[in-house]
Amino acid sequence: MKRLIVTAVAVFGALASLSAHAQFQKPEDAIKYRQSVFTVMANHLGRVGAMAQGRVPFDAKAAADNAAIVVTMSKLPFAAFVEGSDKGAPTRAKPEVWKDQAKVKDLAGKMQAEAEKFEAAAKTGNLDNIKTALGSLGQACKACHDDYRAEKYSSN
Ligand code: ASC
Repeated sequence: MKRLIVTAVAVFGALASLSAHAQFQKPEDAIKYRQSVFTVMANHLGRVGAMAQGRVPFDAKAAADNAAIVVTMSKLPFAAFVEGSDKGAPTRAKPEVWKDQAKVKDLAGKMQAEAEKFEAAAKTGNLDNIKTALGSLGQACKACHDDYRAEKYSSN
C-alpha cells in the first residue's frame, strides 16, 4: 500500500511538471508542434482558397470538411508558444511574441473567431459567402504575421 502511494505521488508529480510546460519536453518540440499545426491549417485553408480562386472546381462538402479542420487547428498553436521556445529550432516567431503576450492572445482570439465564421460560411454551401469569410480570415492571419512573424527562419 505504501509503495502504491509513493508511486501515485511520483506519477502525479511527473504529470504536474509536464503540464507546467504545456505538453512539451523541450523548446524544439514546441516549435515543431506549432509549425506542424500552422502547416496543416494553411494546407486546408489553401484547398478552399483554390476553390475560391477557381483553380479547382467548387465542392461544397470538401469546403465544409476543410473548414472544420481549419477551426480545429486554429485552437492548437498558441499553447505551444511557451516561455523559452523562441530558440531551440529554426523559427520565424519574433521575440516580440513573448514580449506582447496580451496582444498576441488578442490577435489569436480574433483569428479563431474568423475561423469559426469561415466554417459557418462553408456550411452554407454558398461560394460567395465562403470567399468573403476566407478574406476576413486571411486578414486575421496576416495581422499577426505582419508584426510577429519574421521573413527568415532563425538559425538556431
Ligand atoms: C494562408 C496562409 C497564411 C495566410 C496569410 C493571409 O492561406 O498560409 O499564412 O493565409 O497568407 O494573409
